[in-house]
Amino acid sequence: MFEKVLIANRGEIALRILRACKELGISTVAVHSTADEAAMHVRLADESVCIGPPPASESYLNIPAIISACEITGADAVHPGYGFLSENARFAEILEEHGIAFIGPTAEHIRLMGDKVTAKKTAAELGIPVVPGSDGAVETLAEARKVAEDIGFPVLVKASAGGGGRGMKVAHDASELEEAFHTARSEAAAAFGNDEVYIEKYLGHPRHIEVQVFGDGQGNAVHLGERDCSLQRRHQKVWEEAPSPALNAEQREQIGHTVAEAMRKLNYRGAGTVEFLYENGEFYFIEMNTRLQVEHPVTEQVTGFDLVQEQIRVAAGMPLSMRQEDVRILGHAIEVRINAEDPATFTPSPGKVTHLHVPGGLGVRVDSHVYGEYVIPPYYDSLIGKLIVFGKNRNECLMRLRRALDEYVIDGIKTTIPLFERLLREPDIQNGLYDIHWLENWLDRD
Ligand code: MV4
Repeated sequence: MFEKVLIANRGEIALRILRACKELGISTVAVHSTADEAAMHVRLADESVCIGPPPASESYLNIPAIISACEITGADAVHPGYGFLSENARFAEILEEHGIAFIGPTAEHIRLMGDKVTAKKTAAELGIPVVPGSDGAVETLAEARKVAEDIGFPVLVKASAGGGGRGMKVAHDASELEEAFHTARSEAAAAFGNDEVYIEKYLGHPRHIEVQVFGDGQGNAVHLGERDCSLQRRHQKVWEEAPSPALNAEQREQIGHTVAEAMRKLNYRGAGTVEFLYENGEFYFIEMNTRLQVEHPVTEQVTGFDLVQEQIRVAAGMPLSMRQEDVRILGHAIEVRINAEDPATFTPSPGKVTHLHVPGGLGVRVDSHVYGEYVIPPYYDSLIGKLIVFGKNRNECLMRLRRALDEYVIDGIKTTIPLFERLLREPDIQNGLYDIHWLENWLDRD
């Protein structure tokens, strides 16, 4: 097992990783920018190293500074958290070249899934159902026309290097294809320096359902059920839950089994999330994330496994600690993202938290780095905490979420808490009847 882990991240996820390390008896190194000198992850770590000025490009994304911090402190592994360097294959390779373990998949698996065309091709070969569309990249408008005629309109032109919704254009009919094709290409070139695009059938009202998987790179892989992350605004998840209100146990077992089998064939190591669109009872693969996700706690609450400890163990060469038959989905969990944002306009609201009271009690978990009098810096994302509630069933969760939100006090800044109080009054939310467009449509209503 590792003796010392460096956490190449900040905020709530840095705390989450610190906690896992401490419970495994591993020493911790925090890294921070000059804007994060007073941050909780720096206070809670055994050691800390300043790696640069506030902009992430010069600190949390600064590979030479992070390698230096490993060498100065003698860390034998790095946990990247999510965002920043977590899906940077080059970073994983450089660490390996320095004899430092990357707590995540191999560089090859990161690279494979980072290119959406290769990821989709791989998924299809491994028996995962994919969205009907072009067989790989589409080079010319003529080729795009042929694919679209074959699968039928509407179609979506997507960037190979994309993800998170960037470089995507819908063509509702043949007359819109030329513009969609060229716009997607030039946007992809500008955003990613890679103009490769592919084409898919456009699904009009799917849910976003993602399957949590784990492999040990020693031929073992399991699934830990799914999360429903359909409630999003501008590709930012707002509310996530497990299990999905749309699935029954048989559907869960079937898609989970398919994905776990695929991960065994890949000999995947570490945590992974296989993302699907789900419409009319069918699953369609869209992407795979080769990292720990923000919303991992809902899976932890319904399975009882510590996903971060599991990541560390398999990165250290240990086999998976569970077999598929050890995984049971018990009860229900909902996570809401507490952002330092205006709940109506979503404009960032950094600044000093003048007063803080955090909810607690049975079935309530708060993952947050914020403390009383903490000043939220303006340089990073606006996530200041995650409220996770769990209970015997979804209804108990909803009651508990209402109660916990009512207890939460965060003064001095604006937060998304009032948004969740409003959402809980909506019958569609109460009944779990929402797709990927529900939230934006609801926000547009008033
Ligand atoms: C789609 C789609 C409809 N049909 N693909 C958006 C981000 C990227 N991860 C994939 N995305 C979508 N791909 C096909 N063939 C609709 C979306 C989409 C979406 C997906 C998940 C969650 C929220 C979304 C919001 C808008 C569009």
